[in-house]
Amino acid sequence: MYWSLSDTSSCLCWKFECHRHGIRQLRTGWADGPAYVTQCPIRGGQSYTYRFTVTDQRGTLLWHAHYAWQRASVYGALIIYPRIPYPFSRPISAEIPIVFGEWWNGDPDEVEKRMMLTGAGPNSSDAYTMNGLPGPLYPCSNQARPYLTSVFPFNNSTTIGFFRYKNAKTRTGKPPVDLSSLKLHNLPAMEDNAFATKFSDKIKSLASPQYPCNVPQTIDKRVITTISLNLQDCPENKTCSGYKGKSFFASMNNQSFVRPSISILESYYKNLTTKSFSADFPEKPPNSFDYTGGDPLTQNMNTEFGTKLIVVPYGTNVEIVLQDTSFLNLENHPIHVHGHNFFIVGSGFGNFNEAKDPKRYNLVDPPERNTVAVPGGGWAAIRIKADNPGVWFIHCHLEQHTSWGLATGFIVQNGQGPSQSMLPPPQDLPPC
Ligand SMILES: [Cu+2]
Repeated sequence: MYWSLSDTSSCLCWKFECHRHGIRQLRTGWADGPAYVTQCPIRGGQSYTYRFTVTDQRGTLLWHAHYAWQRASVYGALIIYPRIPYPFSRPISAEIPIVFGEWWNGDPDEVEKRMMLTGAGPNSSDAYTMNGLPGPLYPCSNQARPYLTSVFPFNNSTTIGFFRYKNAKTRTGKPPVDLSSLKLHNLPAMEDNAFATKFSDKIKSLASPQYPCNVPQTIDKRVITTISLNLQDCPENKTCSGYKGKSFFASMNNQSFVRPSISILESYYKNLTTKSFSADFPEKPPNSFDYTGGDPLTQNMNTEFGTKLIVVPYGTNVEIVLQDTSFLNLENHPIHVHGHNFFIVGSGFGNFNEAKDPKRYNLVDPPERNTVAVPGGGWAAIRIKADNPGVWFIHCHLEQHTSWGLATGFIVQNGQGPSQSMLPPPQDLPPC
């Protein structure tokens, strides 16, 4: 991909990074892309070539910008075809990738900056898109309205697209589609959790000899972490525009992730004395309470800020239990892990029970993913074989939640010999 900046904007103030979402980047964390985690931004006038080999992977993935909110308009599909036959019984004669997006009429980086400055929620997007197009239901005034159960603004508008068949007979003289007559068939209502759960529970690995499911059967480490929205007390000399005059933040185990000013990977690899991170991410929630059933406001607590990561030796089988909380409101957080696929071995509503729930895990054919939609008001357990040395971001893929700090990272140390060790940084890695 060649990213070009117009003459007027090609100043050093322009920053950009690109991430291939789901590509494992084996030993090549330098090409992973998240800002200040694996590299510093590419600035106007600079160039950086992401070099990596795709090994033993296939699927429909995504590439997108990974600096500030540039992902809002810089993204696309990335499809890796299997070298072995498709596991479908019927032949595929056409493929049409559909990429969903959101559109702001203003600069999305400004939306983020304003949100962080005021402590309020971000402006809702002006439209949803399919393959970059908003569809015929726009333009109209911003249809966003407050979500009934939420303290956040929510874009409640609808985008639609049409399939047009090639070589189909067209009836002339007919008016274009009457939008008011459109019926959306069999679609679940918004917040129909039962429907969504039933659907996602059906997703399994093939677990066949050709497409095996290599889920770790035993674990070396279990990390249990809350994923929360927080209401932070407003500093005395400031005005905050979040709920009740406070500021919105988000956290994992009450730690709000702060992106440092130099890349964590660089600081780790070069063993810099001034480290941009620490290796002490809490492996259990700091306080245990009724995570999903309590009072969302009185139980809500101030979060702590830092750059705390999990560090594991090469080859560790890690289990991470992601526990939603009812702080502010229950949320379905899509948690994305860089550098590794993982298996979703269990999920449920309410609070994770360490004594009982692991007994019900699916260790036979759980889905293998790079992102898990943790049930709102519930939990999900994922298992990762940490076999890719480097520094890997873990974060909620809702852009504002990442900005608010719903993130951490994990470091996989080098193992034995070159095949289990990170490659050195490329010559053109952007300087910090
Ligand atoms: Cu989230």
